[in-house]
Amino acid sequence: MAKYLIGDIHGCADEFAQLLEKINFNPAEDELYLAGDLVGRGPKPKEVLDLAIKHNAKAVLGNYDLHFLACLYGAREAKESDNFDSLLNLNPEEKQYYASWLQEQGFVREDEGFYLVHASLDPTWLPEQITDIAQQAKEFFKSWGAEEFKRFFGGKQFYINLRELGFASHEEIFLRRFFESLLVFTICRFRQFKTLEEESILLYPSAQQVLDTIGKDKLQKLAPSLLIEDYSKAYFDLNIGLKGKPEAVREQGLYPWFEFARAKAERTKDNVRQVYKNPNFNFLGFKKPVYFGHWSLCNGFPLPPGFIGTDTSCVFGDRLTAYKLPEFSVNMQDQAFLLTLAQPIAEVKSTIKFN
Ligand SMILES: [Mn+2]
Repeated sequence: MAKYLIGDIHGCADEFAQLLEKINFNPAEDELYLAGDLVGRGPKPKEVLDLAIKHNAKAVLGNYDLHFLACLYGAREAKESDNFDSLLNLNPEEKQYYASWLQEQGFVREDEGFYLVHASLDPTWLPEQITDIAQQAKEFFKSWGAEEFKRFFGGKQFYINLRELGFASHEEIFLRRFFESLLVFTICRFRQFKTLEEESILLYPSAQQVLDTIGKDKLQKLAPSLLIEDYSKAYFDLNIGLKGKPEAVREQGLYPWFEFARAKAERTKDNVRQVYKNPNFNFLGFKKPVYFGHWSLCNGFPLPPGFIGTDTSCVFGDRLTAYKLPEFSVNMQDQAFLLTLAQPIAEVKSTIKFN
């Protein structure tokens, strides 16, 4: 009995099959986890899903999986480079079969020894919040059909939906929280230090204007944001635009999401008061190693111990990678052991060629 994780497969079914062979995967005894973005760009998305289902895989959803579902439900137009045709040309029953399987997967997998998420987790959330928010998002998303996909994904990016959702009704607050969590789970790479006066993707059109319009008392009662606890204080926003290497851009207040210890130390140098006693800077860290995909440029970069980036750019011609997951709770102070968790157990060279 062993637990294995494979990083972003992106339609690379041949490499996926070879990697399963290489780790001697036995579905009767072993468990297979997938870090999301199963489909998109690569040549054989249908075969990837068939292999995942056949091996009883437990996946988390990535931004490409969401984009694919939106195309499947007719809410978005697929691009040629998405390579979704083999799935989108199926008959309606077959399409529903794959859609239902994907929608059952959810956004976070949690085990005694680890978390698995496609893009990121929020370092200000308590362990119970991670569990609750992930569970709520999964349950809500599972029930979505064409109508919901068209309403919320139709030709739009998540952050545009977020801007359009107000604070008026209970339903809108719920949706806003849902979209915020989707941004964290499937897209976020950087978090950005902001002051109240600056433009934000989380608040439309700016934090100060929302504060002026709605009023602090009401705003705090509504608790509209998962990510900002106190609107009167500086906070860490998400930056979903930057796709570069996982380096801090300190002068812009930008830090990779897993670099909260460094971010806190650096911001403290500027202004102790901005950091301490500020709920928006309440970085709790994680009690288990976090395995994630999505950010292939993390590959080769030394990450803080306990953060394991599993996307090794198979679809861009590099390789597909498997890790053995810890099966028991891990001592997060044991840095030497945490670093061993980041070592791949097997790799398969990509056969994808670019012109
Ligand atoms: Mn991704």
